[in-house]
Amino acid sequence: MDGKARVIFVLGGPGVGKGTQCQKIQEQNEEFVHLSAGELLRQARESGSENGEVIMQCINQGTIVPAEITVDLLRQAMVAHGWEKKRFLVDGFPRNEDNYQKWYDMMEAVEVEYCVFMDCDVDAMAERIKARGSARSDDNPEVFKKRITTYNEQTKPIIDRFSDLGKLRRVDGNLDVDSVYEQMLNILKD
Ligand code: UP5
Ligand code: MG
Repeated sequence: MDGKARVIFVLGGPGVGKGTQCQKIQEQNEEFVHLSAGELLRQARESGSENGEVIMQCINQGTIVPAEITVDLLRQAMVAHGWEKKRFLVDGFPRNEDNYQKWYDMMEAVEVEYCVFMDCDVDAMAERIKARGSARSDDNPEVFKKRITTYNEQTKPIIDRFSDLGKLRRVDGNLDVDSVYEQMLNILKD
């Protein structure tokens, strides 16, 4: 880990389209690597991690996994991709104060460029989750409500923090996929 890794956080509510956009960016721009914190947690649980139980409980309650677990998984994924070679789109993290503090405590040699905030109406996000029809254990109306509460109470203040630091870039997540993508590319030019 000689050089600095460059990281862009991508935040927004459940179902806003974080994964869709980051995946598309990664596919069409080889400079970027997409890392979904939620996906890394789901994979860790499925592959028999010692933290599997706590991960499953948090996901099924719409609460946030202890930060050490998530930061460790993100670090491992970044090392596997080549620490300083790429720009990492870290999707769905940091979600709360614990995530934020532990990231900056544990991730030396990282430059956080800025945070992209995908802003969207809650009804649109609920519709998108419904339409996704996934097999995810948290994709049901009951857990969706809890995810929204966690997002409003714990993640919004982190988004506000990036804004106060002059490190927030907002996109209108209500628009169609291609229009959001266009806004994302405009931001990522910097
Ligand atoms: N879609 C996408 N964009 C669209 C658009 N512009 N117009 C119309 N439709 C659009 O998209 C959702 C659906 O909408 C798809 O069908 C897509 O085609 C369509 P997607 O890109 O999957 O949205 P995304 O924002 O990624 O939704 P996701 O459900 O993944 O968001 P969450 O933030 O809820 O889920 P995540 O996987 O990040 O986290 C799950 C849980 O893991 C959390 O609740 C928490 O318990 C835990 N977690 C942590 O504890 N810590 C972490 O750091 C991360 C996760
Ligand atoms: Mg996602």
